[in-house]
Amino acid sequence: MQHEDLLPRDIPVALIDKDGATVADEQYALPDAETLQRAYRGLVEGRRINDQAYALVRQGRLAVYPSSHGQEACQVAASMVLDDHDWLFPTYRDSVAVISRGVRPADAMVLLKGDWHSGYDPAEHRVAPQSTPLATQLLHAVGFAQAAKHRGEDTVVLALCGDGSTSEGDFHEALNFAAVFHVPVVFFVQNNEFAISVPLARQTAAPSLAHKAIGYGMPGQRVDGNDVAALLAVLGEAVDRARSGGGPSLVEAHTYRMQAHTNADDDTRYRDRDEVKAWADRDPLSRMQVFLRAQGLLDDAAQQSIADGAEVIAAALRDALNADSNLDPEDLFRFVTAERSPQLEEQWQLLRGEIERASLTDAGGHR
Ligand SMILES: Cc1ncc(C[n+]2csc(CCOP(=O)(O)OP(=O)(O)O)c2C)c(N)n1
Repeated sequence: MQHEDLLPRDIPVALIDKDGATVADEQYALPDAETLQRAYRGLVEGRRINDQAYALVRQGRLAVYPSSHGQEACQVAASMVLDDHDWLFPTYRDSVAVISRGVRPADAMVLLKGDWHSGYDPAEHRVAPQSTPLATQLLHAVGFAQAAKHRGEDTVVLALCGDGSTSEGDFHEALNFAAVFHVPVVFFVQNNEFAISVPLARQTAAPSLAHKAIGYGMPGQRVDGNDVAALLAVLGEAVDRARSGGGPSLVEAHTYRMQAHTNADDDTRYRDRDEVKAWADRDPLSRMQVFLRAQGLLDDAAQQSIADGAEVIAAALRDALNADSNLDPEDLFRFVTAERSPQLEEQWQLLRGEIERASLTDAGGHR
C-alpha cells in the first residue's frame, strides 16, 4: 500500500445524507435493500432501548446509563458487520451494540445496575465485558486477535472506543502492536465530540482521529457516523481486509452524543443548545426512515410492526429491572481472586459478621 492510501478522506464517507437522499460514491457501494431494512429495525430497537434505560435510571432501577442516543447507527453497524464467530470489544457506552449481537437487554444492563461486572457470558455471544477503564479493551482486543491468528482462525475483532480514549497510552500501544504484528483487528472510534465535558478540540490537534492511523502504518478512514449505510460499507471493508490477512485499520465515525455523558452530569453547563439542535437534524434514525420510505422499502404497516416490536423489547427490559436483584454480597470475595490474601480473608470475615448481626437484628425485630 502507498503511504497516501493510508490517509483518510478529508470529508467523511456518506452514502445517505441527512435528508435521506443517496450520495454517489466511487469506492463504497450502498448495502442491499434487505441489509438496510435490517439496519433500520436495529436503529428503532436501539433508540427504544436507549430511551427506556434512561427512564429506568430516573426511576432508580439502573445506577447509571451512558446513553448512545444519537449514536445508534454506529452501534448497529458495529454488530452487523461481524460474523457470528467474530468478537466485539465494547465500552460502557456500547450497550446497544452488545444487545445487537444477541445479548438479552436486561443482561446487558447488569453491569450498569451494579450487580456484577458483566451479566452475560462473553464466550456465548463473542462479546467481551463492557469496559469502563478507557482504552484498556483495545489492548485486550489486540491480544485476543493475535491469539486467534496464531491458532489459524479467521476471527476478526472489532474494538470500540470514544474520541477521548484516543488520548490514552493504551490506545497508542494497542495500535502500534496491532500494526507491527499485522493483527486482524478493526479499531472503531465513535467520535461523539465530547469526553464528558471536554470537547474534541481540547483533546487533539490532529486533523482528524483517523489521521492517527498513518503514524502506525495502518489505513484510516472517516465516515458519517449517523449514516448507517456508510458505516456498514466502511466498517465492512475494514473487517474484510482484516479477515483476508490485510491487517488492522482505524475507522473514525463522526457522530454526536445527544444526551449528557451519563445521569451524573449536566450537559447544559458545557455545550451550546444550538449545537445539539443542529445534530438533531442529522438524526440517524429519521434519515433512514425517509430513505427507505422513498425507495418503497418501508410502508406504514412495516414501520408500525417494527415500532411494536421495539415496545415489546422495552417492556421486557422494564419488567426485568423492576424485579429486585437477589444477590449474595459474599460473591464479591468468592469470585474475584483465585487465591485470597490474608487481608481479603479478614475482610470477608468482617462482612460475614455484619451480615450475621443484621439477620439477627431482623429476626428480633429491633436494633
Ligand atoms: C483510564 C480512565 N481514565 C478516566 C476515566 C474517567 N472517564 C470515564 S468516561 C470518560 C470520558 C471518555 O470519553 P470518550 O472516550 O470520548 O467516550 P464517550 O464517553 O464519549 O463515549 C472519562 C475521562 C476512565 N473511565 N478510565
